[in-house]
Amino acid sequence: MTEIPENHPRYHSLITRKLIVKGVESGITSTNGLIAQGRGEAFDYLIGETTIASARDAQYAASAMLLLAKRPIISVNGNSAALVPDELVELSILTGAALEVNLFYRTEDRILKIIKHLRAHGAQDVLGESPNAAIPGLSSERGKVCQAGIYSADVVFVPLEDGDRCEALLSIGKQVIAVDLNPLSRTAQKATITIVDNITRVMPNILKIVKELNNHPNNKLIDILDNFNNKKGLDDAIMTMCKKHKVSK
Ligand code: PTJ
Repeated sequence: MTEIPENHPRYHSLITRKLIVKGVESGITSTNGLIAQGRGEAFDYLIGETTIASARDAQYAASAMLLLAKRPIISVNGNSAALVPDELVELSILTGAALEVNLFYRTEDRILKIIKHLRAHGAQDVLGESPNAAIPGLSSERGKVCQAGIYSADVVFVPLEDGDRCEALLSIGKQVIAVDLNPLSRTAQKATITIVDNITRVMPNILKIVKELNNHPNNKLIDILDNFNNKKGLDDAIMTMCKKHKVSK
């Protein structure tokens, strides 16, 4: 594969592409994952390829929510597995959140490959191989979940997807933390907490924040959540994209 010089102005973006392509080649990422990555890149370009202040606030709120959760879970798809496997495993260890592979373009082969990949990156138990429950009202393959995992979770961390799962999860009482560079997507608009930022920046940030908040008493974590306004964060992300490129809303 072509080497990317570190001084290339779009170095990080090109490295991310390389990881997604590698994910497709090794069979963990769906070919549609390439298209999703392209959509994400376009929004990342608009937001300035940086973590804006409202996304930082959302990362604090998400970390507080994960630490307060009784049964948190991290839902892993083919893109997040390719981009941030080490960080997903570390977040699972730090917060006690289980990992469950849940795919839109589900094949048994990809499920097994992603589980193996996460184990190679340090995960102990990874759910998703034998789903035995269904999210009501969700007919896509993403509706197949594990009773001990997503089905009984109180907080679901959902990196990188757009669709109807978020609403279905909310309707059965879950709180959803979404990572999505597109603030207009269905998932971004519906989630309890939406982090409008690139998953490759989000994960290292969240790991630092979780370590910082880990020893805080619950009332401090509840304060962080009470002071967070998701709608404001989404509006800020849209306005940032418009202002940066001098588009009037
Ligand atoms: O592995 P599977 O089978 O579960 O499939 C995963 C994909 C991502 C292919 C599937 O869920 C899909 O098609 O997703 P969408 O509908 O393309 O939505 C992906 C969302 O993630 C879009 O809103 C993108 O803007 C956003 N996105 C893409 N790359 C990133 C991102 N958000 C944050 N960081 C990224 N790197």
